[in-house]
Amino acid sequence: MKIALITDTHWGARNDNIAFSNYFSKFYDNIFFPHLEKYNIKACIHLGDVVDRRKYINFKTANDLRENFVERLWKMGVDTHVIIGNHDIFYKNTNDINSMEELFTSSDGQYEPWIYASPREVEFDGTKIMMMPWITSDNYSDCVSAIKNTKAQIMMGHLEISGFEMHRGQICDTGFTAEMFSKFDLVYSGHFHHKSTQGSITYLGNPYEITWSDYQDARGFHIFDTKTRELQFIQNPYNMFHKIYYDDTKETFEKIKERDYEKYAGSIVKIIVVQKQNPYWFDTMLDELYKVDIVDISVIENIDLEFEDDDTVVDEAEDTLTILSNYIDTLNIQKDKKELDTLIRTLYNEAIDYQISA
Ligand SMILES: [Mn+2]
Repeated sequence: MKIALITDTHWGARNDNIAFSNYFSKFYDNIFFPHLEKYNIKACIHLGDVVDRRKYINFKTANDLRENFVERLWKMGVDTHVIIGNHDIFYKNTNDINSMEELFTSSDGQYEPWIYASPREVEFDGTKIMMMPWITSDNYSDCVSAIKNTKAQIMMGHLEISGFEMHRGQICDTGFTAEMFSKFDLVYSGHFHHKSTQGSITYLGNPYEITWSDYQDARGFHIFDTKTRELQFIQNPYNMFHKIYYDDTKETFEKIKERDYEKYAGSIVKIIVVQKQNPYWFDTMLDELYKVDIVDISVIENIDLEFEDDDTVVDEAEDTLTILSNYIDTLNIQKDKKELDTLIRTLYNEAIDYQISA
């Protein structure tokens, strides 16, 4: 049997920002649900962090979550299971009060979809899977004994394991050791939004971009086959974050004017100025971008160093880019000096930008 695995959907992310909600919807409308329909997938496991905010929910977000996810799965006859993540719980030290049970439990105490706030073994077409929610001080001993006693070879959970990448290039140094889960043949987890694998443990990654750290980092969902134990990745082709490198020494006015700006509609764009010789061309590009309903545009240009008082210092001082350029100029290389200079300028501006936004 084939099971859709999705995790860290974070409904209501970025303060219930409507642009993000629209961007998320494109994934559900055009990628996730059509895939489930086309391949007749009748089971789904959500590996935690269904919603973004731990303490309360915005009703528009609650409506989105119900109409565009939970009810759609139910109407399609998809057997849905939800593992509680750290963003789904009210208190930090217990899963007892969680958004999923509060939102989806009916008056007779029945809840749909099935929600796992405590560890439980579930069988899918003969394959046992250990469902492991966020481990707190409250359920720690239950979780440890569930791991010890289960005969399941597969575990799915919302785990913080040290040594894995949280975002690309950022490794987690807290949490449990991978050793704690070593008895399982396969462990799939939510929590870190970056997709990565070490040994038997795979972080599946969330379905879409939520912050700049997700930029150019493949996102999507998976289909797990209980028979073959194969895991198939279905990538989300939509991006929220875009960078445009502006260098008008390599462009013509016509090329700038006629570029396809439509693809940036509804998204967030950062323009990194590599070289700007013609302010009119630059403004033309901005005008074209503003025509296509962009959520946010920021421009990253070389920021000049400022000195206080001492005029002599100002006279003699060179800004960082000039120092870099002059240095490159003195290098004993013939080829590609210009390219190297451009690359250094690009990196410098990006580093400045990272400093500002971090
Ligand atoms: Mn998360």
